[in-house]
Amino acid sequence: MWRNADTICIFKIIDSTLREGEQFVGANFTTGQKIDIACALDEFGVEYIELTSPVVSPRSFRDLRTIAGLGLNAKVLTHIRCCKEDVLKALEIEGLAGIDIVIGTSSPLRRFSHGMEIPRIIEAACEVISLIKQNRLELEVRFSTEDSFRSEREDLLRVYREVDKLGVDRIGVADTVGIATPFEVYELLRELKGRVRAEIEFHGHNDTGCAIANSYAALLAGATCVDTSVLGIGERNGITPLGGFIARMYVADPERVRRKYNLKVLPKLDAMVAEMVGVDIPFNNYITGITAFTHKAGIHAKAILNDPSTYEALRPEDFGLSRYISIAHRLTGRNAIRWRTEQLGISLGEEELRRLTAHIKALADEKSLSLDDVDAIIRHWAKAPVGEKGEGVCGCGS
Ligand code: HCA
Ligand code: CU
Repeated sequence: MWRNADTICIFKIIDSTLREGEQFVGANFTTGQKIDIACALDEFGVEYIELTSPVVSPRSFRDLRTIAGLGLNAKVLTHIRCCKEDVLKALEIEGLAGIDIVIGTSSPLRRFSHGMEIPRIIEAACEVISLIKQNRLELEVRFSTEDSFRSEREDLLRVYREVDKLGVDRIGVADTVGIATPFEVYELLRELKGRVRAEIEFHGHNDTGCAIANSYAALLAGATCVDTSVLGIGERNGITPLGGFIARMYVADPERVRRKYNLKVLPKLDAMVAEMVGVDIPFNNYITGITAFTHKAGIHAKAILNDPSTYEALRPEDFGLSRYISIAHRLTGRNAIRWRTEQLGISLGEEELRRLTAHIKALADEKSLSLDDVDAIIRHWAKAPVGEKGEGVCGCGS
């Protein structure tokens, strides 16, 4: 039933760092920071940049106007509630490419958030979509059902059918509380795909670690747009991270992803946003985490030294990064030690290398070693007269 990854030919990134990301607890972007983020996302090549609603605050209104007026290649969107007041404010913004409308359709949100039943939601949707179409026909309109995966299927399809008839450009499916699995996303979107004319967008939260896989499943089912944010920042633990999504798509189709996006901008984006919101990039972050291209075990190091594609699905150089081979530990191997001796300009025979490696492994069993320690051992070993090489040689100052 799964479509081949080759069939994902069109996908667009709607980056929401400046909307969902602004809902991250540590985010309090200044105007200048928003401009920097928008420009870096544009340089990276995302297709859309979504910004916070203009009704949120006077600054939000001004910043939206500023960013929509920057003349970026990326299309600038704003994200609003399904009400007239928000639409009227958004319509005041020049340079805007589209408006993303959202309303909760699940029973918890209908009861405890806006209090509207499905027929009333449909009425409100018709009202706001018509208002946009009457005033600014050029604007793209997206209509999304918040908490889609806890909404009744029948309700969802009814709402989607009505907004589709009104000519929206995109229909948004949102896994607001991060509960969906890839299979569930695929199944719902597949059904939807057969019923609507509009493009389908997926927005997935990461509470249970499925956001990237769910976004990918959405594309396999026929969605064309995925919401991301830099480092995944957003409400709670956030949404599909831009870098992780890129890693997934790169593996599916490296050529297309390299062509489409300026991948070398990613480390700058992650570092910039991490600093702005006061967090470190996690060590295991996709692509930009400190260990993302670090190899350790002797078997891995040997193969990587022969051909990096053995243990790397992503090429660090495509992202302006480099790989690192960790050699100062008990799992190290002869090939890794040879590689290091050569880097130090030292040439040892195979038997010597074997003994030196065994010596380093035994020492690493006793205490933790740094690369400097291993370098000192190698240098000391190379200088020691033949008879004195062996277990007694430490060379690392202890
Ligand atoms: C929110 C909720 C939202 C909206 C997603 C969407 C969600 O407004 O904060 O517009 O598709 O996760 O449901 O982010
Ligand atoms: Cu969200």
